[in-house]
Amino acid sequence: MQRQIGELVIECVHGDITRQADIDIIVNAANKQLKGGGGVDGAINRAAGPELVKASRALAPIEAGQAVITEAFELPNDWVVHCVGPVYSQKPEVPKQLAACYRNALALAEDKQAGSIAFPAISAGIYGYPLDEAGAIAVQTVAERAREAVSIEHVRFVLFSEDVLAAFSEALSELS
Ligand code: AR6
Repeated sequence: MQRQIGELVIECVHGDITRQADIDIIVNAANKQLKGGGGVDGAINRAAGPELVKASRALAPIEAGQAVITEAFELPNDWVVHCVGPVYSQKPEVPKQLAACYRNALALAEDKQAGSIAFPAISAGIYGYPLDEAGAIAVQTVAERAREAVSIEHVRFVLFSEDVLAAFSEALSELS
């Protein structure tokens, strides 16, 4: 599933975010201590090698919604942005924190003059965000930011399972 919004291509693909060699920056769904973990965080740290967690821990702690950037070490990308998504709950700040992850990651990517960035489904695994809500927030936030984007021309959502791919693809197709 792919859409062009202004100058920006947004796509949803099924796959592994550690294998996106054509993308400048990949985004990690980390924890506040930036100390490594399971899910996509574990996969990214395994693929990047032990230097990544040393570099990210040096920038910890961060709060839900915030993002920091490090080198990508053994990954085939230039940089890794580490975001902490919110743990899902009904608290009103939770959707704002999830949107802030995407906005802050894009701002860091723009600072690096990157052309492309890949996101996983932040908070949609261990942190329990419902897939349809996580997909809608992700896609809408990226599309809003696209209207201001300068260097970024390509945003890829890399979704690890069919149900997450379906939810994000539907959100992308519904974008007006
Ligand atoms: N590529 C792309 N997506 C992946 C990959 C991969 N290689 N592996 C898993 N996913 P999660 P969260 C998907 O739990 O909910 C960690 O322990 C996964 O199927 O990784 O933000 C951190 O350290 C799901 O759709 O992140 C934190 O403690 C999505 O990535 C906590 O988990 C996000 O799931 C963060 O939880």
